[in-house]
Amino acid sequence: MAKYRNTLLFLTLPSLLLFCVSAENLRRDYYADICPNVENIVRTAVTAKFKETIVTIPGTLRLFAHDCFVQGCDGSILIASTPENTAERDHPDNLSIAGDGFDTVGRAKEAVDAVPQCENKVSCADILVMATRDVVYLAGGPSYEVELGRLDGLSSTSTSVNGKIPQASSNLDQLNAIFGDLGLSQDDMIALSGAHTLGFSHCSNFANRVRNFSKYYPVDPTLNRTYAAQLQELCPTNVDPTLVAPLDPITTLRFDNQYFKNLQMGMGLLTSDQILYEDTRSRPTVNKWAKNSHLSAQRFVIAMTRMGRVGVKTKPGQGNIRRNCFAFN
Ligand code: HEM
Ligand SMILES: *[C@@H]1O[C@H](CO)[C@@H](O)[C@H](O)[C@H]1NC(C)=O
Ligand SMILES: *[C@@H]1O[C@H](CO)[C@@H](O)[C@H](O)[C@H]1NC(C)=O
Ligand SMILES: CC(=O)N[C@H]1CO[C@H](CO)[C@@H](O)[C@@H]1O
Repeated sequence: MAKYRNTLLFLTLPSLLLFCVSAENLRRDYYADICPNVENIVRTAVTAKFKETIVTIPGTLRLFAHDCFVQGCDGSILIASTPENTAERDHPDNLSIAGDGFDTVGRAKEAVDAVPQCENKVSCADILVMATRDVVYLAGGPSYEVELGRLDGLSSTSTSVNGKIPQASSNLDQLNAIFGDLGLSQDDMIALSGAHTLGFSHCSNFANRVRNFSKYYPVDPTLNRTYAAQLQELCPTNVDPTLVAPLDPITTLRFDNQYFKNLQMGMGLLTSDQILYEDTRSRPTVNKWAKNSHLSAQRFVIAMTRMGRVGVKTKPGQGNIRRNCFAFN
């Protein structure tokens, strides 16, 4: 128990720092006067969507990350391409983001705008952040407060995506470089990778690990053999673009720390997952969070909050409130 209390104490310091040092003009009560009920409105819309399809959960969470990776958390991932402009979401690295994530934001926006006081007062970027918080909770994850006050960005181009999205084949240095560019630490990156406790990956993202890995090791030697055999069955020889495997085969749609436990057993699906255990620079963190789900969840919230501040636009001229989340005003 004493040990547990120390843990809490230890967590308080970084959390305090985090919330005091917040420099981006984001605030938890940003909409208190503008649209006081916004969080309930969004939660209700997200919950309704979730009841239709569970893909709402991983789809929305991944959409949030992909928004923040490119040009900051400004809703730029939501913009649909036009004949004149190929938008972010149509870059090959949009990686088949589930359409249900987009739909979740669209529906929440509709619900918000149906309230006269709130109409065109809440940004799509903020709606995505709130919806993401709600799906994490719906998946059994932590409940947490979000910072708000982002404006929606004024540009979204496919070319801006180049090099910004971490790849399934990434090693630790490559992952750290991408997250470092966003001002995020290795521990932030590991905590955020814990999002892979939810959802699925297409076979093409890991097929190289389960078949013909190399001349000497037909299967990636860091992969658990039993698991590799299951993956070979799930993803037969010819990589079929419609087939997927769960990122966390034990508790696929539950937010927990099973992801970190899986890594200890050689059951990280992507190279970028398993490397967090294989590389001795990140292994101690994986072990710590595999042992303590309370700690890993707390650290996830800190990292999500930090990621939610990346490149945000808060000054007039930097952005606006989109009338339609999928098109510029
Ligand atoms: C650390 C670097 C990361 C890499 C290399 C990575 C890579 C990937 C890949 C390759 C997929 C499978 C895509 C597909 O085949 O459809 C995926 C899925 C997913 N990623 Fe990541 N990702 C990373 C970080 C993140 C972060 C920061 C989040 C959110 C905080 C996230 C949330 C998700 C979710 C929820 C899915 C499942 C999507 C679904 O089932 O629809 N990932 N990721
Ligand atoms: C893997 O290697 C085997 C023989 O070593 C070959 O028959 C098969 O076509 C290869 N599969 C792929 C997907 O390259
Ligand atoms: C491989 O995975 C199984 C569970 O599927 C686990 O019992 C076993 O310990 C794992 N092997 C290694 C080497 O971690
Ligand atoms: C969901 C989505 O927008 N997918 C697109 C990803 O990008 C490719 C082109 O690179 C499009 O064909 C997909 O429709």
